[in-house]
Amino acid sequence: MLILYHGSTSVCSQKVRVGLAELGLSYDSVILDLQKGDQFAPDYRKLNPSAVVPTLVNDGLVVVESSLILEYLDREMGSGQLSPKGEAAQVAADHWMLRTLDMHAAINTLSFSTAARDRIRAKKTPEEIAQDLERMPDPVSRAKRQSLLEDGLASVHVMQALLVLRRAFTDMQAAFEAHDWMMGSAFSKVDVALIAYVDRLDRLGFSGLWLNEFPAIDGWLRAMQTRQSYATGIAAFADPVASKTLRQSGERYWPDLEERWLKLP
Ligand SMILES: N[C@@H](CCC(=O)N[C@@H](CS)C(=O)NCC(=O)O)C(=O)O
Repeated sequence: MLILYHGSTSVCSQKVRVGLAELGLSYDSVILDLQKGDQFAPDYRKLNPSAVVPTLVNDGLVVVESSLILEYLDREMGSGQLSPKGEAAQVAADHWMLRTLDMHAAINTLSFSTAARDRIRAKKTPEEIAQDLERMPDPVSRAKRQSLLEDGLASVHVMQALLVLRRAFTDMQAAFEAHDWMMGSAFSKVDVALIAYVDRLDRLGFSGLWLNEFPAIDGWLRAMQTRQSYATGIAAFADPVASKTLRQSGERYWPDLEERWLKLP
């Protein structure tokens, strides 16, 4: 039996839930409240020492890293149905799966320098925020989070995130000018791996990042949003009140973010 440890609105959990739905796989769900700090519980850290979600357990076998979980599910349980055919396409897909690490870091940066920053600073005292930071096991991630919460969009991490996104969007636009899905005419794990990141930017009210320069991304996003796997893996877990707050908060930052985006080299 598959057990998925995940967060309701965590992007990497969304990715895996979309993949599970695309493959028609059922699973036992253990939802961690990341805002409360469930990810730091000692028993969970035995499964995932980095104290992050998602984690998949299959008959005692522990699989971490959302893109690797997708690969594992497709290979072991989906007979490779989400993997493109042909050597070149497989190499390109592998590269995209690796690039999702940078995409994740970029989306994390844009969330924690805007809407998540607002939410955390409104709810927690500076002492509580410091305690939360102290619990993060990786000192580099901790320093990044601190910089985002303190400096917002002025954090040094923001420019790097925007550069990663610009490179990714340039390549995605080229892909969608050539075919409907990332890897060709067939839907694949790369579409699954990317949807949660672009959808999060959309939910933050940041679609201006692609609408003018990379419009084909919007067509793909809207097509993804009509799939049943999106309804099951992403929309079903979104709380309407929190979604509204997320967008309102993100939109307040958009003019500043847009200015930085337009200044990119
Ligand atoms: N590269 C990892 C990233 C995992 C990750 O950072 N997960 C976030 C949620 S999307 C998390 O658990 N954050 C907990 C925290 O920030 O304390 C993956 O794709 O699985």
